[in-house]
Amino acid sequence: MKSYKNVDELIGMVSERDPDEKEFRQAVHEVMQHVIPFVNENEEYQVSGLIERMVEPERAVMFRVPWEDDEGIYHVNRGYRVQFNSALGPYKGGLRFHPSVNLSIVKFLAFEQTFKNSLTGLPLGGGKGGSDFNPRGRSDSEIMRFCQSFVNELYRYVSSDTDVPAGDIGVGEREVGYMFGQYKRLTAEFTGVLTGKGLAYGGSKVRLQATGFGLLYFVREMMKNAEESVEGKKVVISGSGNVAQYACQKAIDLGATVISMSDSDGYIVDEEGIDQEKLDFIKNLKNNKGGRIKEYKDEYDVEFHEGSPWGLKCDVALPCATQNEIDKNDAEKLIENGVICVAEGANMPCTEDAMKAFHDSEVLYAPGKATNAGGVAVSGLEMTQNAKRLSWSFEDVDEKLVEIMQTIHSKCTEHGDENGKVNYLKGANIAGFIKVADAMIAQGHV
Ligand code: NDP
Ligand code: 2IT
Repeated sequence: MKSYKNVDELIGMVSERDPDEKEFRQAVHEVMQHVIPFVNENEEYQVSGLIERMVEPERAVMFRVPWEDDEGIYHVNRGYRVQFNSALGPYKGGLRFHPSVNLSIVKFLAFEQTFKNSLTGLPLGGGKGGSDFNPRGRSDSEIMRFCQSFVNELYRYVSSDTDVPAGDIGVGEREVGYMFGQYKRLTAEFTGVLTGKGLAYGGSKVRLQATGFGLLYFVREMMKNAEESVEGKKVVISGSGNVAQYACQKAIDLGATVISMSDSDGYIVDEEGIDQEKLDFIKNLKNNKGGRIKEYKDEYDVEFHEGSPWGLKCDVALPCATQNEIDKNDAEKLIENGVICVAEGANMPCTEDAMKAFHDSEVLYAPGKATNAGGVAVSGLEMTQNAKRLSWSFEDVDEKLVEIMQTIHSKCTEHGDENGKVNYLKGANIAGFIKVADAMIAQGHV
């Protein structure tokens, strides 16, 4: 078999094959820096071609998405669905609509999703998709026509038993609804082909809240494990979309003070804390209405600054916007200001240099594949409810979410022990890898 002395040797192979895919390369490095040494120490995982198959998607489709705007002008965007790994179950992962979307970004997200889904303990493979379509400033009818055109092609590749998409940046309940409607029309079938649906037509309770709530359930475990507590802590959250909103809500519920939220224009600073009423103002501003976070300052007389919020003094930092939003410099500012915990709501928001800085300074840091897994976990529960044609109560699903986040936390502590401290990144990478690897080895060279 080919064995890799270290991760750089593997990255050399990945770079040669896809030299332009920098985000994908970064994600592979982040996971494999722990997996390669683990494989080298554990003979049962030294299986020919295993690592090579893990870093190559089973399938990736790219397609044209033509759509008409309200002025009668036609636009053409590019659609993607990367079906990365089906060892554990049907491909599962969200769709992102954002102008930055390209193959490298969709592949990094699908790769990370494979290990995240493994950590949930549910039977879910890994996939991701999306489009470089920019929803900003588009009318409701334009969004609907775009979603319908996207599904006119996507429907060939997805179904409730093969590949089940959901939301991500730029895709929420409204977009999932339009896509579900078009899929139903094309196939004449009412199935659980998408998750994150509205509650009236098969959506699961708590799916809307799941990623943000799950993030705080995980942070609560991290703090408990370090003999700390979320209560009374000063929290900075980036983003003001789905994940950020429900992270804020649960942080408030747990007695923390959230002093900042942001969007790509900048961030607000509310030292008194964003309370439930102020959060409702943000939700109302944002959800499908195109509002900007700076409008908060007109309502509440606080400061607004351009840029990102990482220079603010806080105890807990929750990046909930996008990839690579915390670099080394930002990490150093957070550390200087005494941050004790950094947990990722977004996917890969910290650069590898930033992660290293947190690790070296003994900041409690945990990666998205563990901390934001609550979203896809409740998606998995939505699939179960759809298959059984029933609907569980809010309390039941929330309780299951808490248990899943606690179990992921224990897996991280089990596999991430480093001289009595928890290296959450290592723990999540190894625990995620083991289940996928066991299933791939059992299924043979496919
Ligand atoms: P939303 O579209 O609801 O919100 C995204 C937020 O992030 C907005 O405030 C947006 O600001 C900001 N943002 C997006 N791109 C950038 C950028 N390039 N620079 C600065 N700010 C940016 O998305 P979600 O809340 O669903 O997703 C946020 C993150 O969480 C993503 O990384 C996603 O992959 C991850 N995630 C989402 C899950 C889910 O269930 N939705 C599950 C697990 C992870 P603006 O409006 O200015 O663009
Ligand atoms: O990154 C993610 O885990 C998501 N966007 C949610 C995926 C899902 O299938 O619910």
